[in-house]
Amino acid sequence: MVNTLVMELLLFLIILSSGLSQTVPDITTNDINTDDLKLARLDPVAVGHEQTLQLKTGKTVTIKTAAVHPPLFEIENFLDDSECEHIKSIAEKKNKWKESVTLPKDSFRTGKEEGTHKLIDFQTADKNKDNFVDFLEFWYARPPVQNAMITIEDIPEFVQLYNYDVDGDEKLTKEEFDQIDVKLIYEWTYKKMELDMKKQGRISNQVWVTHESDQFLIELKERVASLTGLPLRLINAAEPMQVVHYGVGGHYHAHFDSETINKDRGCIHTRQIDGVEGHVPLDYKKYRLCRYATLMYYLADVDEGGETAFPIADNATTSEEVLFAGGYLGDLSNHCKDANLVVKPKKGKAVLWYNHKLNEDGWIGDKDVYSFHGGCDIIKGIKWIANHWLTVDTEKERQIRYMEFWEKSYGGVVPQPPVEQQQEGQQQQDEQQQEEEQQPGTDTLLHHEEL
Ligand SMILES: [Ca+2]
Ligand SMILES: [Ca+2]
Repeated sequence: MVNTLVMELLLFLIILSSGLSQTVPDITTNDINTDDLKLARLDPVAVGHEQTLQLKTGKTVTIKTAAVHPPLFEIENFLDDSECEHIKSIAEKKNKWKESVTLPKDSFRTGKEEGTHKLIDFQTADKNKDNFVDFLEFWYARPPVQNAMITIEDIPEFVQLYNYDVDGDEKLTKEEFDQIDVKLIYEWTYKKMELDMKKQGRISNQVWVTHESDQFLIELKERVASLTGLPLRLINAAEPMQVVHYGVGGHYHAHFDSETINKDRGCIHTRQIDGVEGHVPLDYKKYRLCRYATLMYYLADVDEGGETAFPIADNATTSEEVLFAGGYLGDLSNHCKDANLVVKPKKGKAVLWYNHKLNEDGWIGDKDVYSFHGGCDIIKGIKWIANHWLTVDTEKERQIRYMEFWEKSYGGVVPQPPVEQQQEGQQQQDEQQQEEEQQPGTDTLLHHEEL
């Protein structure tokens, strides 16, 4: 899943200057003073708490707290009907929909993916050192398969299919374990993905839309700045909007929109200040997603299903080992209703949550593990959403340099919509692997959502 994110990120990152003549509002091109730049954050107070806010843009909204961890808010009628339709029409006109998840290609099946991974050895797989590899230990020991949603609940089927558990005691001795052919894990997983769309990490279509390509989207940034309290200059320099639609059976298993701080990999959205252009293939080993907050808009009602689920929001247990063991909480096709928080789609409603904690110095901190979330299966109808990610570099100085760069490059000028781009297969794999390692809940889905 993660890899999907990465791919998407790549796509949107690409911003080229263009000749459009719309004006970006309220941009000051003076150098930004580090001390003046703060990251505001809405206070959730308590679940069910409501606060009414008169936005500077004139609209009055009611912000209802849906969770405290992560701080998560529902804002009904943040967009009106015509605004939802407008955003959908922009996406339709762009007509550059990209399918987020595709089944492994033949080259994957016969080629490098199988060669890349091996089953870890028995001693390592036997985590609790009882001389057996139980099904959960086997689930951890498996090599990850890109875009697959395989949970502990699937393991008995695999073991029985190939008769690896000879004595039927639901655990594997070293002798039983050593018979496992890693290629069969791939074959079985691919077959499951083909036969059952629920086993695919994500099934949706999306398109990237640059705010500066549309006067309403430019104005929307001011509304968002007023809602969040974040500086307009920061909102302006955030990534383009991603419009997504899902048909029946569409879903996006649980993942993170952002990533853990890792000094070896810089934030992808600020990469341009290093002279790395968006249209150059990106090295995901070098870059990560830095999305301080997610603002998601529902652009339509869904007849049935399509909820946004937060499996561990406000969970009392914080142990990642416990939360992600077996991966089933992230399987929203089968466990949507088990999520601690399920938000129902409603046209015009915005959902805001923070993917990162705030450091004592008031700057973006590490990833908030409670922000794990995804989209449940659409049962009936179509789901339309737009993701408005509010990106912030974990290094404040880089964020400021990027905002200055953005304003000098695009202030008063309008960047073109991002150029979509295909990643190289190997790069995707690497990214996916990284994401998988970071996100225990899903095989490959994680993150990236998009980049
Ligand atoms: Ca064991
Ligand atoms: Ca056995």
